[in-house]
Amino acid sequence: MFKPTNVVVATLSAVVALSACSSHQQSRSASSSPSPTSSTSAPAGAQTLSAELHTADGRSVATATFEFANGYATVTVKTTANGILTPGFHGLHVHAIGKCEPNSVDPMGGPPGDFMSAGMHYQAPGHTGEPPSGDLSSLEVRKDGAAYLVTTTDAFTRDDLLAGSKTALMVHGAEHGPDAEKRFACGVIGTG
Ligand SMILES: [Cu+2]
Repeated sequence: MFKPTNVVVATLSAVVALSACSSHQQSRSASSSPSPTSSTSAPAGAQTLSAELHTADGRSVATATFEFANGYATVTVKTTANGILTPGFHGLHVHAIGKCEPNSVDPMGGPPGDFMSAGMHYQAPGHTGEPPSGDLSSLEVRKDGAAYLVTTTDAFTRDDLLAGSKTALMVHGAEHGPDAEKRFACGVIGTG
């Protein structure tokens, strides 16, 4: 008694349920943020987070700011020194753990490597799909090694990035090159 139409209906209702669930969560987090937290402390720049990205051998590479307003983040990444990053496009992601340790190990295991203890790409609470919440536009580096990117995302909130073990911003090696998967520069995202 197999009816293909039933399968289609079931799949459709699952998709509807999923999207309803995620929009419900978004409206919940948006409405919960202004009430108790804003009254306790609201200094100038309280909605901004920042990160200073360094290579595994300690060279300063870039600064990043996350400005949160109107339900989304404006992310600005600017190199601090030319010639350190390879020209081309570099993967740019928020990773799940606020650690930037050279020659470290992912908490899930695996071989050691630079900044591995920052964990996987960040996923906001309740988000499991692809792309992960922490994925950002790639960082395009000029031939002189400089880069300047302004992008925007509503995939996470300021509180998300500071919760628990905090988060880190990572620049990977040049895309399509041998080091594309490598973690080249890292900065813990914080209020500093
Ligand atoms: Cu990454």
